[in-house]
Parts: sequence; structure tokens; C-alpha cells
Amino acid sequence: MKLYDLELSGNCYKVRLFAALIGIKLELVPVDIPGGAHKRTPVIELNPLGQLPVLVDDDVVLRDSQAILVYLARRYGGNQWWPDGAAQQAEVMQWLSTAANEVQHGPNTARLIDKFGIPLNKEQALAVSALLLSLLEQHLNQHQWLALGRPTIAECAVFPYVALAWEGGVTLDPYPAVRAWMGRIKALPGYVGMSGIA
Ligand SMILES: N[C@@H](CCC(=O)N[C@@H](CS)C(=O)NCC(=O)O)C(=O)O
Repeated sequence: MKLYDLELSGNCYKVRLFAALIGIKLELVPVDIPGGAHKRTPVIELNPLGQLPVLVDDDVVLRDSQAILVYLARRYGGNQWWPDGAAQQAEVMQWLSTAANEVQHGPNTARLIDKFGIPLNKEQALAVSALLLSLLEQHLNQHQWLALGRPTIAECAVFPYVALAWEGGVTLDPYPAVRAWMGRIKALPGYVGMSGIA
């Protein structure tokens, strides 16, 4: 199974992390985003948006880190990570949506500005980060995990850019419950980090 990958990408790391947690092997295909390789063959044929990650598993080709997590969990991970029941699935799904919205537009965007010099709106990114982190802090004050009382793919979707928030100038100091949750994730069997996340 191939993952078109960029080491520094938190979206790609979501997939690498989950694969490590469930013990499946990925063939990583490094893509030179600074050199524009994501807008050329073969990536552009696999994902017309020209974005990473892209997963190729035999005849299955998928873009979007959240969709890839669902696929891997359903196909290889078992319902511990992506449950069967309607209400349970929706409980996980709301965090996958949070990853694609508030996490993307908050700490991920702040990092794109500070670390990669991409001209986006920092003030707005900090405001969305504050909203996201207070939501997480409130939730994690009462729960050990984001959904279902156990680790699910919601952790893999939300954790990376929260853990990388410092690279965008967003401090987690006022959020002890978030920091404790990150510690629980790092203690999971099979856990791997990435550059910027111990
Ligand atoms: N919603 C997508 C976002 C993917 C995304 O923005 N990927 C970045 C790397 S982290 C990328 O490929 N950026 C290059 C570009 O958009 O041109 C996901 O979750 O996978």
C-alpha cells in the first residue's frame, strides 16, 4: 500500500500515525512539495487537487487524510477505531469534521504562516485556534478521549496539528487537559512521532 507523503505534513502524519498504531506497513513515496511535484504526474492524476496525502491500495485511490483514516480503520483496523453504530460513527465523525475545519483553519494555518511563510490571515488563525482549544479543553476535562471513551481515528485526525501548534506560535500552556490527552496518545502502543512532535 503506497502513501504519497511529505514528512513535514501533519495531514500525512495522521495516516502514518494510524498505520503505526494498527501495525500496517505503508510504502512511503516522498513527494517534493516545495519543488512542485504535487502538481505533476503521478500525484496530479491520483488527486486532481494536487494535495497530499494520497493513498493507493490496489485499485483503491483516496485523497483526504480523514477519508483515508476511515478507509484504513474499516478495512484493516476493526471497529475499535471506527465503530459500526450510527450514533457512535457520528460521534467520531464530528471530530473528523473538526479536524478538517477548526484544526485546519486554526493551528494548521498558523503553522503554514510561521513555518512555511505562506501569506494567510494570522489573526483569524489565532482566533480559530483559541476556539478549538477551548472546545477541546472543555471536552477533555470530562473525557479521556475524544469519542466513545477510547482511542479512535478521531485522535489521529485532531492530534497532529494540535501537537504542532507551537510551530505556529500557539501555546498549549493554558490547556492542561489537552496536554494530558496528548500524553495519553503518545503512550499508545505503536505510537510514532514526527519532526516537531516528540
Ligand atoms: N483536506 C486535505 C488537505 C490536504 C492538504 O492541504 N495537504 C497539503 C499538505 S499538508 C498540501 O498538499 N498542500 C499543497 C497544496 O495545497 O497545493 C486532507 O486532510 O488531506
